Amino acid sequence: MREWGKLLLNYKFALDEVSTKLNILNEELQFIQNYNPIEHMKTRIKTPESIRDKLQRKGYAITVENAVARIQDIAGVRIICSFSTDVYRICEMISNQQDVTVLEVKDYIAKPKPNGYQSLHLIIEIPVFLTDRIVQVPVEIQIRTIAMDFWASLEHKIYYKFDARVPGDIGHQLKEAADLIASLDERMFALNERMQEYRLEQEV
Ligand code: 0O2
Repeated sequence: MREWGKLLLNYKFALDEVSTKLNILNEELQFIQNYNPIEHMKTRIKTPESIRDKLQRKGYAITVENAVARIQDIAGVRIICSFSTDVYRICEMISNQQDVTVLEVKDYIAKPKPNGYQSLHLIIEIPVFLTDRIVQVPVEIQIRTIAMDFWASLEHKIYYKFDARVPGDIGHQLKEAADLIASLDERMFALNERMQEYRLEQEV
């Protein structure tokens, strides 16, 4: 048990570092451009139960070594942005930081999952400076818009972790809801673009 506790502490430190980085980016952008791309963010550390479930789901033995080697989203940050352009902007800013190594990018916005899930996932690694050594800790960063998050959060409750087979029409309806939400997202984006243009015209 102590072994799991010690393991999770490193992930907590990594999350503290990533949160600080994101707060700095957001505050600086607010200062320079008077624009705040991050609506809100949330960090979480997977519970030992959830780590064990995921190891089991993937067919690995439940050991601390396997958790470290096989599960890259023990530490997770979810960043919610206003528009999809902000999602990619934040992604680029994080990726460009010198001490950040991007291990993997999954772009479920360019290519949504078949169920309709949209989000940009990054697995990054950052150094955590402990008393006697430096450890590289992976963190999963999920970046998505408010609209994408609305769907994903509810789908997570309704369906995502439901192991048994469920009626096909529920899946179908969730996909339809995802498509509707995606089109609303685009509409709000277009309205914002038009408003920006209008503002610029007024300034000249
Ligand atoms: P939880 O409870 O949210 O933490 P990999 O980690 O790469 O070996 P995985 O887990 O399929 O394989 O990677 P992926 O696709 O990047 O998914 C990682 C996380 O994204 C999931 O973590 C979910 O949080 C979220 N996610 C992925 N697909 C969906 C989806 O269809 N619906 C919703 N609502 N969320 C999704 P966990 O550990 O599976 O779950």
